[in-house]
Amino acid sequence: MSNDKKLSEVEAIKQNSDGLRGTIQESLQNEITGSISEDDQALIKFHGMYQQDDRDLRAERAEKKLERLYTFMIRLRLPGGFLKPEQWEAAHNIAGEHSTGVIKITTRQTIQLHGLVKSKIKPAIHQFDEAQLDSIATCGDINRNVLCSAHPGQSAIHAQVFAYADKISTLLLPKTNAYYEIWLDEEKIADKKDEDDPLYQDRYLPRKFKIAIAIPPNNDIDVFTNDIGLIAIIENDKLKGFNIAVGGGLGTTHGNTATYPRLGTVIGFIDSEEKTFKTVYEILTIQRDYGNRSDRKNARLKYTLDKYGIDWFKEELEKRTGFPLDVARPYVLNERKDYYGWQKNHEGLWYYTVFVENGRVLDNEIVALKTAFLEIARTRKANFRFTGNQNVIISDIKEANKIVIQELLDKYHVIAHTENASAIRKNAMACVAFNTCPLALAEGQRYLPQLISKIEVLLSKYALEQEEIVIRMTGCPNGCARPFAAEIGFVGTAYGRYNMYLGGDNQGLRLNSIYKENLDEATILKELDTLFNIYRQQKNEGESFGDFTHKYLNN
Ligand code: SRM
Ligand code: SF4
Repeated sequence: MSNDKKLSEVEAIKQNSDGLRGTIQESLQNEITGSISEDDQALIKFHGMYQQDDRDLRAERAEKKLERLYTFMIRLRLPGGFLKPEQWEAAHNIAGEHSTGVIKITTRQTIQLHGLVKSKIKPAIHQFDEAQLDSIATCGDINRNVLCSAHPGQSAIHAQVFAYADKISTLLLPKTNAYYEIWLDEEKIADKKDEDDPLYQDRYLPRKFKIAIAIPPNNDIDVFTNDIGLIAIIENDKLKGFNIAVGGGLGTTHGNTATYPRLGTVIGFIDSEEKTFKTVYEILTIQRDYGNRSDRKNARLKYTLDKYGIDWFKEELEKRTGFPLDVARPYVLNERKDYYGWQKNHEGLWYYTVFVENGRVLDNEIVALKTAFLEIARTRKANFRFTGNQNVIISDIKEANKIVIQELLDKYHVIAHTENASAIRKNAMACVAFNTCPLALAEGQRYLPQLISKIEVLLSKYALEQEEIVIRMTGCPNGCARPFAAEIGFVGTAYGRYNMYLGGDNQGLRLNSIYKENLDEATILKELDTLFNIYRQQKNEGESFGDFTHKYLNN
């Protein structure tokens, strides 16, 4: 099974953690430092938190011989990305009371709060718990937040498919009670047998694990970039089952050729709820038993799959589930975008998709997103849904209530903001990067908006403003805004420098490839100027930029 090379350090930390408890309690009580012990930093990830520090202040604090300004980021578990209005209000209040105040919608349909100092974590989790929200297993070597195509208006059976996200998330939760004991002061379980975890055992998975469910024709959640992608097969408005794709993942490391992005491979079809859960579960057990536990850079399911082969994998899966997979059914995924503005579903409910640039919910001089969302939540007349493109759908609004929501969206300039944003801006995503991400080599969400403004000028020079080109930027090659599945990907190499990737399609079905390395802004703009000019002159009718560059660069 797993190879017998020296295990990575994290393996011992997990195994010796007493069910993910470690010394987190002691670390929290230690008032001498704002940090927690290194082992506990690995363990709190499984509870949905990361220790970070303000990287803008590192040098200044080091000069003053001060400890780094340690804070924590907390990420909620929201399968399919859904919050009731009272839950949004709670998140808003918790953000204001304990964090930087900015609510960040992530590329995996959930929210993150940044900047919680150590003493604020427990109060925040208590308040989330009162709102029936938790952060269990949103990070760590375990199944993460399960995604599902976001827009209920896109299919009459959205609710039925959406329910799978919740059920799969619950099925794959760890059995340990540590979260409740540490953060919510529950009594320690006396009988450890209650915590036996047949799925995760004592070392959990070799690496993070991600699952997403797509409802064709929209691939808004980038189904093929997940360890498991489920593609809903719908015939005559009935859910027939799911095609299963395995082995997607985007994280790479500069200079390490053993790492690469990979899109999932469709291995078959399953037709019942029971079989779906069994299949998903057993894919995790295969990865648990065969994934690489020595080299964390090579530990995702994509590498296990490429090491052992698809045929072996299918055979092993069928052995474990006890039933064969059927032949994959036909499906069409031909878009990946959010449906901005008003949309109505088959039951007459209304949805307004708001453009939230890079998922940052805050008030600024142009738009008061945060205030608008709070006031909408207070009406209790709409739910909140998050998209895999970092946007918010104000959702499930009855006809009679639409006017109230419309007035609030107008009052705080949300509609104008959404309508006025250019096509290129609305299709762009950036990861967090500075100032909180410890792995960032370059800026992400703080820089992309400015770069887009300059790219908009180039597009209008060539009358290409209407082109829905997908640009994605990350501050490092881990791929958090899925840049390798973009038409234009920018991946940070050093401060102010990016590798440029071209030739991905705009449905998320083809990866891009590297075009130029280490570009600064001036060179990026020069390259794009040339490419847009050629595209304008040589593109075929309706040909997307990604398809054009793919063809152009491979000729
Ligand atoms: Fe990510 C690590 C932020 C989606 C691949 N990601 C991180 C950390 C936690 C840095 C760290 O390990 O200390 C970043 C925290 C930054 C911060 O300050 O908040 C971080 N990742 C994010 C988010 C918030 C980006 C965003 O702006 O929305 C996304 C949170 C998703 C969520 O709600 O769970 C986020 N990360 C992704 C995605 C996209 C996806 O899953 O659809 C990917 C690429 C897909 C994949 O997993 O292959 C991704 N993040 C990574 C990796 C590389 C994993 C790998 O296989 O090599 C790391 C680094 C690691 O795990 O060692 C990472
Ligand atoms: Fe941080 Fe890199 Fe992820 Fe951006 S892509 S959030 S820089 S880990």
